Amino acid sequence: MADVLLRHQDEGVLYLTLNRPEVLNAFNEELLEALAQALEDVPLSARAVLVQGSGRAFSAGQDLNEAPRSYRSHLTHYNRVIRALSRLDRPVIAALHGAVAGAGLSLALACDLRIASEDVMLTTGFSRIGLVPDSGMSYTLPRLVGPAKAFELLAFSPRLNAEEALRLGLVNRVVPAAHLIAEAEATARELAQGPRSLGWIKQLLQEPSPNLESALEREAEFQEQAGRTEDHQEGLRAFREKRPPRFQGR
Ligand code: LHQ
Repeated sequence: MADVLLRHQDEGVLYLTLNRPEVLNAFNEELLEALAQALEDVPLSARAVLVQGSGRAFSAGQDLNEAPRSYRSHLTHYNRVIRALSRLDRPVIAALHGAVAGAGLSLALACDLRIASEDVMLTTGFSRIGLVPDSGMSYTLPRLVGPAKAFELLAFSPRLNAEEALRLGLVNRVVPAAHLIAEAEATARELAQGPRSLGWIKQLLQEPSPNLESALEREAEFQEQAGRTEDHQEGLRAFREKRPPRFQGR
């Protein structure tokens, strides 16, 4: 039987490919376990991660043919994946094509950057089967589109095309289907050559400060750390020498 999650690393980018194409990469326990482990054990040599789906879709969410007995305990598998994504101190890019539904959309929204192909179809999906959003979507979706639009997308579960997804800010960029992989890979490689501070930028944005005062405090704390990195020194040198910086992620 084929691996449900394919992994390979190249030029500092770890590629994770959801690989259950016969069910549009719907999640079962085996896939969730493999994904959680891969995200918890990203080697230091990988400075960016790219998540994609094999076949004709990114992911149709929970495998509805393998319905778990207890949703609460089943969600611990999803939550492990979402926590690992959020805790990872390196950027994660999602390359989206075809259907991106339910927990598949939750996974995409938990990534740091989303690049979509023109054939993408996004839908929250939960209310269509009488459920509530999970895997972080009640947190990520309103932050991206605002609470009123989030309610609409969760209550009616419309199918959004690439143009609508881009307009709402659910994806960063839309590219022709034939260019999706090349574009996502190029972006991941560029991020993989970025400075150590990308991890702190991610953290600052993912855990938003409750007020300006605490934002100022947290910025100062992270800037202190970023200021001590080799990458910062390299950035300063490159500026003085009028050349592009060569960051090492340290
Ligand atoms: C599938 C699935 C699928 C199994 C397509 N499962 N086979 C929920 C419960 C518990 C705890 C944790 O959290 C969650 C979170 C969730 O994710 S809830 C939302 C679950 N997902 C959905 O409700 C989406 C269900 N799928 C669809 O509505 C459609 O398949 C979409 C709109 C995604 C794509 O439509 P089409 O392009 O027309 O493809 P299709 O429907 O023909 O699907 C192709 C095959 O994939 C088909 O199998 P078959 O043997 O007939 O070729 C589907 O049965 C299978 N598949 N989604 N989630």
